[in-house]
Amino acid sequence: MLKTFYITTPIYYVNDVPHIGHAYTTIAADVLARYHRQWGHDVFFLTGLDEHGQKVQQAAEKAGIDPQAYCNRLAPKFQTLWKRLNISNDAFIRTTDPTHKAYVQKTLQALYDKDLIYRADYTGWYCTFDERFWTEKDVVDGLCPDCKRPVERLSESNYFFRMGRYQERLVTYIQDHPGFIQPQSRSNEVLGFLRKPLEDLSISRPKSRLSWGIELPFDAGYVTYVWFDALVNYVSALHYLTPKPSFDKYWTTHSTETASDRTVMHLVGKDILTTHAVYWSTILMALEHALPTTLFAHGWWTVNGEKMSKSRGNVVDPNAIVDEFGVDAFRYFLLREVPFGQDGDFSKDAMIGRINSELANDLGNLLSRSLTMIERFANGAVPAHAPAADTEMETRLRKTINGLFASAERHITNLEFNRALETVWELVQLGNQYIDKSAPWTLAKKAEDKARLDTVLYHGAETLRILGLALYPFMPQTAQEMVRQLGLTVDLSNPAADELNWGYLKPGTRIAKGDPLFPRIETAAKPQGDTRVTQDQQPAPPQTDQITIEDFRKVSLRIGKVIAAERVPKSTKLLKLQVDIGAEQRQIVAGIAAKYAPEDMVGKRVVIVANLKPAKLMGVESQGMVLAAGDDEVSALLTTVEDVPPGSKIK
Ligand code: ME8
Repeated sequence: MLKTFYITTPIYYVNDVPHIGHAYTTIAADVLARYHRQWGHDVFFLTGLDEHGQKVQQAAEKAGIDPQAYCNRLAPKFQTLWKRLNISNDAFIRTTDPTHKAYVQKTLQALYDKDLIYRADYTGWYCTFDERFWTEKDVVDGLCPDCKRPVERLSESNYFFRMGRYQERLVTYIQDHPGFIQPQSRSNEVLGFLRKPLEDLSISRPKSRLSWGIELPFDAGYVTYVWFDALVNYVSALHYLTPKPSFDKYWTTHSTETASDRTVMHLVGKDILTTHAVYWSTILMALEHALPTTLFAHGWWTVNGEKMSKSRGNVVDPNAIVDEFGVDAFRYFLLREVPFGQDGDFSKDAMIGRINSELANDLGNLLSRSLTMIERFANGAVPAHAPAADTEMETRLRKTINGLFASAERHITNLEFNRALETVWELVQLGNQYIDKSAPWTLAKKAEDKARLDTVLYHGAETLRILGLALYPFMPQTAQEMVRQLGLTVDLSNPAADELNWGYLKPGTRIAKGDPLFPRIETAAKPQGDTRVTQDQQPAPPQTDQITIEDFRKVSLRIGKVIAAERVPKSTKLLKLQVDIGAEQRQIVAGIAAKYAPEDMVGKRVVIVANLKPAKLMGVESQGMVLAAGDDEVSALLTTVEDVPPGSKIK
């Protein structure tokens, strides 16, 4: 039987424009939807808007327009953002859709008819801002425990859902289904909440207090509590949205059918864990529907270490981030930076750090250098792998690739997006090391190394193709661009079975090298006190270390060829070199004797500083400097990939 995967985000309040928090949940859901589609599952991905209730009514009043007109004005802000972020939702629900409203009324009537909804008087402490009652013990000093605003004593007749009745059943269910509420800590939190007696839930609001909602079918004096209306969206959507989903197809059942055949997954933020884990679960029990397979509550984003809020003026607009850094960098950052489930902090510095090191330097570079070499050394067409030319390096690379999809699957199934990306990056890094060690530029020099050169170039290209497949759910545009540059026209959203295997890329495929995937982002150095340091980001150099391009241009760097070399007497570190720099010959003393013997040096191309003021080292004149890498000890000389004539300028 074809596996189905029904994935939802919360339906967001339409009281304001979307921000980074909304984008986060929606992007995570999109990654899962794309991933499951890639593996041939029948996916239904739902997101949408929560349009009723006090928050929306107040926002509309503030804007001076009717609530429906207000919703209609704001809904496109969400829809346009989801398009920009490449969100592949199959449907978009709005709780003011007439069919949703009718479905909610039908549900309420069914529960009322079964006496699962009843009317009662209630007196309690009411918080107007949070639109809810609190009990005596919740309220301290007359303030709402949530928003700390004053509460008022209110007596009201309302309709209640017999939620308390399901308490024991819910506790048992959670204990018997360890994967139901995730992460595990959230499951424990809910069980902790359920240790106190579970009260019945008021599911109505008198119209005198709140008019913007769905009218109760059995009492025209009331509207439905916004959370009842909103939670029912997960089921109502399956009854009327297009493309026609179906409740029987996507919702799980109580039967013995294994959960793995039909998955229902709700992604939410930790702020709305209780409403989902307790209210929604008990409503589903009352409706005699099965509970979702997974309810995952992720963590909270702060911005530059602060809570995000309108009053602080630090709300991050995803559109602005996309304008500045691009969609895929944003998607990548959100899922790579923080383990899903934990809280995280957003800062542009952290984002730039990841873009420069992981996206530009690791991934972008792997693509551009691999394709450049296919252009140069194979006339722009993917060469053939010659198995006879394989070394242990190719075996290792292919072994890593063969294990890639299995570990990605494990991590994605556990919603460990960051770890899935880490696994992919192990391959990106291995690919770069593979090219460094195989040195195709050297192989290209000798005709007898042709089979080996072709093998290395093929492995580089095929590794990139597989990386494209693995990265597609996270960065769909980038992944598609990677395979386009490899000369393929495949659709990564729905790969054919043979595309998943090594060797799909056919020799002779003409590559189509394009722009770099992620140009490096140059940043102005900040005053030191303001410089944030993350694990893999070095602090920006202090201002005084920086030079201008004019300063740099003053340094004359040239290629030299060593024509003679000898040790400087009584020195363990210095070699005296005679270097051909085209128009002239220079004597240069270099501190490289611990690493290089004089005979190693003859014939080598080196990079020299040609306009350095002459100086004497151990009494020997040096007319320039040879460049080498290393901190205290020299670890490598700088040279060039291609053979260039002595005297060539370095720019
Ligand atoms: O609660 N960090 O809507 P809402 C991470 N309409 N995620 C965040 C976030 C942050 N700082 N801020 C918001 C509602 N979110 C109800 C839901 S569902 C039947 C009804 C995300 O607009 C996160 O997913 O307040 C959170 O749960 C959701 O937005 C709340 O959106």
